[in-house]
Parts: sequence; structure tokens; C-alpha cells
Amino acid sequence: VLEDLEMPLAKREVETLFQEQPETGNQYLEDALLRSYLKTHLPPKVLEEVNQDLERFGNRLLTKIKPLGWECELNPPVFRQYDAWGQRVDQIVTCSAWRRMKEIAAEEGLIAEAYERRYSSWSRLHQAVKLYLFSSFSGGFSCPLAMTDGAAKVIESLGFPVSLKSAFDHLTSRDPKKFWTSGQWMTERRGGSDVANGTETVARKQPDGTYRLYGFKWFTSAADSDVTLTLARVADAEGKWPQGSSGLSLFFLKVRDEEGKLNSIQVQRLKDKLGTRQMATAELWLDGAKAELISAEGRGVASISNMLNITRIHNVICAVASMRRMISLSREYARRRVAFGKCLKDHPLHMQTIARMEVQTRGAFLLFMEIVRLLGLVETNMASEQDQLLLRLLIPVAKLYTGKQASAVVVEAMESFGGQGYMEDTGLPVIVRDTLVLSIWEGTTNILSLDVLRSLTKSQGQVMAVFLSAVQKKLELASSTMKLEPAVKQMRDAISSLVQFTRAAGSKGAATMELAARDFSYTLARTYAGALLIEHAARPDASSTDISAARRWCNQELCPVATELENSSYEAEEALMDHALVYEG
Ligand code: UCC
Ligand code: FAD
Repeated sequence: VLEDLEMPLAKREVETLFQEQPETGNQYLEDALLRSYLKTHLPPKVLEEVNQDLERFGNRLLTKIKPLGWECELNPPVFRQYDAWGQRVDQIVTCSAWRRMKEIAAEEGLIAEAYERRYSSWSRLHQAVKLYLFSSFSGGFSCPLAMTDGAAKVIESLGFPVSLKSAFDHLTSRDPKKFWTSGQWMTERRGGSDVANGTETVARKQPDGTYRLYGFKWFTSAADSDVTLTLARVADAEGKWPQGSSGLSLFFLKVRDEEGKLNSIQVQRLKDKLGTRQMATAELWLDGAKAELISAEGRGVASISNMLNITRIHNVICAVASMRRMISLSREYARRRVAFGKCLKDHPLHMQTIARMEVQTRGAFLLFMEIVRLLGLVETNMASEQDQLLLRLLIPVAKLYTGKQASAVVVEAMESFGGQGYMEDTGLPVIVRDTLVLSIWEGTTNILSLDVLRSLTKSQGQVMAVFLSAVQKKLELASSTMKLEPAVKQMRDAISSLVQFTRAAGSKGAATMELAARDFSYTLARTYAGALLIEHAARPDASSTDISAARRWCNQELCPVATELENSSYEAEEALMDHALVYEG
């Protein structure tokens, strides 16, 4: 008996005291906000069908797709430059799970759904919700899907030129054998933000009307894709080419020919990345790649903007999905893990930490829904001019803000697992790493803040009036909900500060606006998300958590940009001081 109680018992105890892995169920069924949003907004017939599809898809994700996603993480692509006999082959070898993801994407209509438009303006939202559910289990396949959607959008916006009709069919196909994915090759060594000055690739016209491209593309993600869109400068008869933005044109090319041979492209190497390691990002030499000019000469940037605006929306989708996934896991873990004699969920400070992340995620989620709702209207010719302006403004606002939110939330959520959060084989660090890129690619935070200013300038300020009127309308809906009064008041105060800021900043000139651009964009994001949370909380069947989320969001400082202007933070001396602070010593 003694023997049994001493050594062996201690060992047995240790062996059985495993930490329980957090298990989550069907992501669709567990997402209360998503379901209440769909219930509120979708017409009943559409809701019935979409609901069924999402529940089915949620099960497929859990049972079939999630393991494939993990397989992609464990088997990242490898680059094979030469074959056994010394022949250069430049092969990017992907794993079978990655290739299976491509088939699943087609079967599920992850691109097709948006272009078939069987639910009219709600088709885009249906597609976006599927992508949102797919994102965290996709093993990085969300990335090629974003660019594929962007390429389809460019073809649509060009009016389906005959030469691109077949490509469009492939990009939007539900047939796994036919489905193509696209890349987006914009970044060159001299610059990814400043594309106008960074692009050195030259296009030489061929007698058959096609072009040959010569240049070096420094970042090309999902380099195993079938086709791509890229920018180059068309050389004239004397072999000269124009500089700057108006010298850039947009090209379409197939990456390989029918036999699988690269289209006069050499793969220099694969990038060694912090995250998104499931997906191949390559450096490519274009050594006469055959391509088709698809924009008017010199209209490359404007044309590829149609792609950028779609891929930036995908970025928002992935940002919200990462936050949602980490919170799902974290709240589940808190029900199992015991510390100081009780479950983590029973420690109020721990719950406060997760609740704060939840409020962030709710605001981001509603921004995401608003954008895809507006996009759906635009795509089915149901959008007013105001809707179009609002969408143009909200895309960069949401991309830059949710990218930053997601980076902060996933790091906080990692900590909520204690040491386990830092362990590679829990899969949690993968989510953290993959999220951190969201504020870099598809336009950094600063570049998108400047894009916000671009949208203001282009509309001659009209977009601000549209923004404010949309916010006011949402607040009016809440005027009869007593519990929302404090939040509505905070929002009204924030709006008047914002109006004051725009008036005052307007008279100060472009340099001030440039310095204020990031704070201004954050303010727009916080204000709009606040209005959306209030609108959602003002529904007749809103829950107490809807109301609390709206109130908590509005309790944050909604309009720091106005205070900063009063503090002269955007004056030239302050810019000099920024420089001095950074370069002291
Ligand atoms: O990073 C990349 C892929 C990563 C992998 C896939 C991720 C998928 C998503 C997540 C899922 C997991 S691809 C590379 C991304 N690169 C960028 O985002 C570039 C960042 N830089 C910019 O955005 C800059 O602002 C530029 C390049 C657009 C600036 O170019 P310019 O030429 O200096 O700008 P301009 O002269 O102001 O604009 C030229 C024209 C104007 O139209 P017009 O001539 O009619 O007045 C602009 O109004 O382009 C128009 N334009 C736009 N239109 C510029 N930006 C936009 C816009 N966003 N929307 C509409
Ligand atoms: P830079 O432009 O040099 O920027 C450096 C810093 O300066 C940034 O913080 C930026 O915000 C800031 N900055 C620059 N200009 C200004 C300004 N005017 N005002 C204020 N601040 C400014 N590109 C593709 O084309 N295709 C791809 O498939 C692709 N895949 C990628 C995959 C990964 C994993 C990563 C990390 C990048 C990928 N990129 C791709 C490149 C990406 O789009 C660029 O890295 C990004 O646009 C930034 O460009 P850059 O690296 O040249 O940075």
C-alpha cells in the first residue's frame, strides 16, 4: 500500500494532469454577432438559404478543412531550382493539402458566389462571410483567393474584354479542374508603397500585339498561381519609356504555358518570412514574359486600384477572422484552465481582458459587414452616389484600422493562454505571425491614411459630408433607446470635434493634413464603428451585450485628432521635433 501511495502515485498524477486543449465547435453557430447581423439584414428567403449553407460549411471547416490547414502549416512550399540532372526547373513545390484547398475554394464558390449574384446585392456579403469563416482554417489559402477576387473585379471593371473572358470564367469557376488563382505583382525593389517611382519593369510590344515584360518583381505572393496582373512601362519605338505614375500600364499574363513551362520567368528564390509561411512568396525575374496590355496606356495604377480595393477588403476579412478565432479559443480555454482555485473565467480581471478584445472585434466586424453590404449594392447597380463615396472612403479606413486592431488583439489573446500561448505546436503563434502582416501588405497604415486623404481630395470634400450624414442617420435610429443615450451623446460630441477639426485643418494646408492623416483615419474608423455598434444595439431585439458593446466602444476617446490639433501636434515644428526625437544621438 505504501509503495502505491508514494513514488508511483506522484508520477501517475503528473501523467494524468494534462492541460485540456481548447476545443471550439462550428464557427458559424458559435458566432452570435454574425448570426444576429444576418438575421437583422438579410431578406427572409435569402437568410434561410444562406443560413443553411453557412451551417453546412461550418461543419465542413471543422471536420475536413481545419486539418488540411494545419497540414499546410507543417508542409510549407519548397523551391526546387534544378532537377537531378542539373536542368533549371524553378519549381515551387506545394503540398497536397494546399492543392486540395484550391479545389475546395472552387467547390464552395468562394470567388464564384460574388460574381454569380444569385442573391442580388447580398451575394457579396454571403461570399465575404464564407471567406471570413474559411480564413482561420485556410492554411494561408485566403491570400491567393483575395488576389483572384481582385483580378476578377478588374476584368469586370474593364467591361469583360473578349480576350479576358476565358480568364474570368476560370477565376470565377466552381469546377476545381477549371479554377484558376491569380497573383498581384506590384512591388519592385525600389518601392512597394511608391509604385509610381519604384516600378522599373519595361514592356516591349511584339508584332502580334502582345508584349514582353522585362524586370524584377520583388514580392510575389502565392507564386504558384495560374495568372497574374502586373504593372510595367511601355517602351516606345525608340526604346524609351515614360517615368512616374502616368507611365505605368496594367498587364495580364499566364504564369505557365499549357505544358507547365514558366512564361520566360525565373524564380530567384522564395522569401523567408516571419509568417504566412504556408504560402510561397517569391522574387521573380521577368525575362521577356509574354503579357497582354489590359488598361489604357498610362492608366495602370487607376486600373489596378480596382484590385487593391478588393484585396484590401479581404485584408479586413482576415483581420476580423483572426481576432474572432483567437477570442473563441481564449474564452474556451478560460472555461477549462484553473488558477488560484478557480477557472480563469471566474477571475473578473481575466474576463475584463477578453471582453475588451471582444468589443474591439465587434466594432471591426460591423465595419467589415458595412463595407461588403455597400460593395454588394455597387455591384448590382443599387448604390447611390453617396454609397459609392462612402465605400471608397471606408475601404482604406477599415483596412488600416482593423489591421492594427488585429495585431494588438492577437498578441493580447496569446497572453490569455499564459505560456501555452507561446508554444509553437498549439498553433497560436501561427495566428499571431500571420496576423502581423495585415498592416504591411496591401498598403501600410501610413499609405492607406494618405489614401483616405486622396479620397477626400478626389471628391472635393463631398465624402466627408456623406460620412457625417451616414453616422448621424445611425444615431437617429437610437434616439428612443434610453440605455444608449450616453453613447449617443459621446458620439455627438465626437462628431462636433471631428467637424471642428476638418474646418480648422482645412485652413492649415496640405502639410498639416499629411501629418494628421493617421490620427484622422483612426478617428474616422472609431466614429463609424461606434455608429454601427449603436445602430446594432438599437434593434428592437438587441441584447444587453449589444448595448454594452456600443457603450463601451463610445467610452473610449472617440476623437483624439481634434485634441491633437488644439495641441498644435501637426505643426511644422512638431514634425521637426519628430525628426529630432528619432535621430537624437
Ligand atoms: O501586397 C500585396 C499582396 C499581398 C498578398 C495578398 C494579400 C491578400 C489580402 C489579405 C488576405 C489574407 S500587393 C501590393 C500592394 N501594394 C499596394 O497596396 C501599394 C501601396 N501604394 C499605394 O496604394 C499608393 O497610394 C499608390 C501606388 C496607389 C499611389 O500611386 P500614385 O500613382 O502615386 O497615385 P495617384 O497618382 O494619386 O493615383 C493614380 C490614380 C488616380 O486616379 P485618376 O488618375 O483618375 O485621378 C487615383 O485616384 O489611381 C487612383 N487611385 C485609386 N482609385 C489610387 N488609389 C486608389 C484607390 N485605392 N481606389 C481608387
Ligand atoms: P516602403 O514603401 O519602403 O515603406 C517603408 C515604411 O515607410 C512603411 O512603414 C511605410 O508606411 C512608410 N512610408 C512610405 N512612404 C510613406 C509616406 N509617403 N508617408 C509616410 N510613410 C511612408 N507586393 C506585391 O506586389 N505582391 C505581393 O504578392 C506581395 N506579397 C507580399 C507578401 C508579404 C508577406 C509581404 C510582407 C509583402 C508583400 N508584398 C507584395 C509587398 C508589400 O505590398 C509591400 O511590402 C508594402 O506595400 C510596403 O512597401 P515596401 O516594402 O516597399 O515599404
